[in-house]
Amino acid sequence: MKSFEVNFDGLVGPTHNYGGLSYGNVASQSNSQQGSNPREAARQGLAKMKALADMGFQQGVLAPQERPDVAALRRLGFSGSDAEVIQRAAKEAMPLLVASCSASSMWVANAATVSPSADTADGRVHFTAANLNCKYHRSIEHPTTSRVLQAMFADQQRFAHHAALPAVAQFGDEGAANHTRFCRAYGEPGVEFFVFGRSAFDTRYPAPQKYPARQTLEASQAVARLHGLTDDGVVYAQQNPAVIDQGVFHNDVIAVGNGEVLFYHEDAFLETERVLAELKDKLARRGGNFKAVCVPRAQVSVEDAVRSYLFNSQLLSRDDGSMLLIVPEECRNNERVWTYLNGLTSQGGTIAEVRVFDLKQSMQNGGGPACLRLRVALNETELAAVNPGVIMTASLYDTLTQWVDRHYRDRLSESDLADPQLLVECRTALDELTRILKLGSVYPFQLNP
Ligand code: SUG
Repeated sequence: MKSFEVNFDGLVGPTHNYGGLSYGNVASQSNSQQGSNPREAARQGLAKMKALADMGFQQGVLAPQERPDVAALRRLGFSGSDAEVIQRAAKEAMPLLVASCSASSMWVANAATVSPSADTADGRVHFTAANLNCKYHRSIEHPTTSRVLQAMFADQQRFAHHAALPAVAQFGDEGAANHTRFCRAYGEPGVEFFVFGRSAFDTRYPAPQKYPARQTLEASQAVARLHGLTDDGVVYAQQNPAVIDQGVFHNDVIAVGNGEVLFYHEDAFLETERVLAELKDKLARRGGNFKAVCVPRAQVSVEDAVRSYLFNSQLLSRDDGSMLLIVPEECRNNERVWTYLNGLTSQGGTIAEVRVFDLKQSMQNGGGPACLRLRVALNETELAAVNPGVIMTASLYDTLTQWVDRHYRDRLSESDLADPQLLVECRTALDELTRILKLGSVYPFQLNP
């Protein structure tokens, strides 16, 4: 049976703005308070989805969330009509309103961790929504994320959904951004690679000094247990705490893998040799030939990697066995990174081609090509069981582009977030979107009108 990696990209929501909400994420902090352009952001994301679908890759779309999250503001004590809740929050606690307006659900690499059916004990595809509990504005995503994922992958014979882990820092879970799967073919058993930033219960593991380590070992282990993975199909590695302190807030800012290939920075992990040997050994026992492509710090520094988002790229397998790397425009603008990439593709190695995309609106908040997509490996029958409304086609692209143009503003600044009309616009747009994507009722305003 045929099997595929399907990329589901997060559609940017109508409230995309630069709130400076993510301490430890250099781009989010340095672009704080700049004016944003939600329409352009959504169009840039859609252009990437369309281009990948046109190249023959399986592509889907994941819906954004209702923002401002009025229900979240009510839980924090703001009351009255929806408009009053927004206005009171704007007056008394602007940072909370900004957090409740974030369009951060676009970075769907953080939506969930996904294990394909070939790896799990019960032969279903397993999803665990990420609790994202390191940042308040992200911790409010998972209930809607779970409903959207269930509307997309509804068939309980084939898909299993787990609620987010307990919402405490000890189980901090950032989803697929810290999870990579290696395999010979997508439909065959693979090796799932979990990268954590710290241990919550075992003090022997070092921790970063400056910025938070968002993912704990205990969270990764819990996800592996929930998904029914076996020890011989799992490898754990600790992220180098020194790179977290340089702005590598997720592993997908310093490494990317697919198929049999890991593309990583020399400074990405602790105990790199042990980790690579374990990956090689476990993949070999599943018939695969693990290949590690190391980017030396002498050619690309961690700082250049963080600025350019070289590793927040999509490594895609083509039918001829070669690989394509989808990188953000910022890689071309960085001389050292661009020189490295030109050298890489001219060697005739596995990574044969690099394609550049303009994702500046998302990049300015620390979200590159890889952040914007959730990978789900599916076989033919599983793919056929996915809600067809969310699969990207030329006609869905046209419909969504027109929908964006009709509903999204082309400028948004902090003062606009206090405008209750923005909530009305967002709900009107999302109500229409659920019909376009055939999701049913997934948003709080649809469930508790
Ligand atoms: O969680 N930025 C996101 C970026 C997530 C990137 N995802 C991956 N690397 N997979 C975050 O830090 C910034 C929002 C703001 O400041 O307005 C933000 O949430």
